[in-house]
Amino acid sequence: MKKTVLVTGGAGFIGGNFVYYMLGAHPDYDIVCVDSLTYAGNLSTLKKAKESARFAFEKADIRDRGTINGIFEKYRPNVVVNFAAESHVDRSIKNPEVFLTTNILGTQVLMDACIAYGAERFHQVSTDEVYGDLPLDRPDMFFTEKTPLKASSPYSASKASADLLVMAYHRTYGLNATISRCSNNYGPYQFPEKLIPLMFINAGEGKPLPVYGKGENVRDWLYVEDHCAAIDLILENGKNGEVYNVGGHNEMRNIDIVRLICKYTGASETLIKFVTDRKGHDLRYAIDPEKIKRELGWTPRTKFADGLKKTLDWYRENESWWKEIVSGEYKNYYAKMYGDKV
Ligand code: NAD
Ligand code: TDX
Repeated sequence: MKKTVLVTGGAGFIGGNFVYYMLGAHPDYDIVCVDSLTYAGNLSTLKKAKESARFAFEKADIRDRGTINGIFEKYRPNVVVNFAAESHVDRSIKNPEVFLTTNILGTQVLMDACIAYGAERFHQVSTDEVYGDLPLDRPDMFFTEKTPLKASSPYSASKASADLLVMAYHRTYGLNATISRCSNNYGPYQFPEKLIPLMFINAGEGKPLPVYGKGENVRDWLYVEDHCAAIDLILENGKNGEVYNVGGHNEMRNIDIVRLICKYTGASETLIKFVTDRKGHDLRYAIDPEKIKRELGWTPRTKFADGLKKTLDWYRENESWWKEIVSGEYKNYYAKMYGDKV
């Protein structure tokens, strides 16, 4: 059936991958991407999508109610998937305010527009970080959808706030809404400030590899395409008002990922530099994905070794994509964030 899906934040990492996933999986869907192109948004990510007659791009800020309403008026989307967010924990520690306005108020503007223009479904892309962290010495503990929200950083607090607001809109105004809470994603088009691309680029350039603390923090990694498939399934068969955790039981210590990247690039492990820890650094994330497996039949397809190789091969083959980014404003960010550490 023909549908128009409005994807916010589609010039970013996961949103961009989702645009391609949906164009490929649903030949009868039109995709409209709304993105304000912050430092994290790259139009070059959408270059191929723009060649499709089923794709449209609108540069707009999700906090700008007038413009967002105009876009809803123009396209009348059936479904809205909200990826647009400030997404980097380190930046939220330095400058929390924009995280609150975009991640919370922007979500509100989108939900108001869904109600005003009669969208059938609003899907909020959330994160496992809303649950806080788990101890390192309790491998038996996992986040379920019933785990209480207990955010640690301004970023995760803003995402948890948005989740609460989505549930409040569902109950108060009858908004048809779903939420997915996914673990750490990796794959093509991830902005170089995040762990895997940052370490790949630094390793290739023979620069120090700044590992926070002792590198023992654990993240639960999922290949981005598996996340996209999970969201697509939730849009198709997910129940109104439900939360779905998404993760593939793939826990890794940061230091082990960095060592794998050294191996792949041929860089010496002597480049690894243990630096001052992130403030409030979450120890371990681990998702229990039983609900989405049981109710929607989702399973992750990509094994970590294959996904990591595919990702690093992509960065190797798409140097122009990331070189353009690291040569601009990113340089100032890197100097400010890491200058006194490495
Ligand atoms: P990203 O930072 O790569 O992309 C975010 C995109 O949103 C960018 O294109 C940016 O320009 C856009 N944006 C930011 N503020 C905006 C605004 N006010 N109006 C319009 N557009 C705006 O982020 P990502 O890693 O792709 O994450 C996407 C979503 O998935 C986020 O909501 C994040 O919380 C969530 N998430 C990310 C991960 C992960 O591992 N990266 C894991 C779980 C959940
Ligand atoms: O230079 C670094 N050194 C380092 O040791 C960076 C950038 C990170 N790290 C550590 C911090 C984390 O323990 O690596 C781990 C991963 O860091 P990030 O890539 O910044 O991701 P994280 O903080 O785990 O959050 C990510 O996953 C959940 C996304 O950025 C969020 O948007 C998502 O919600």
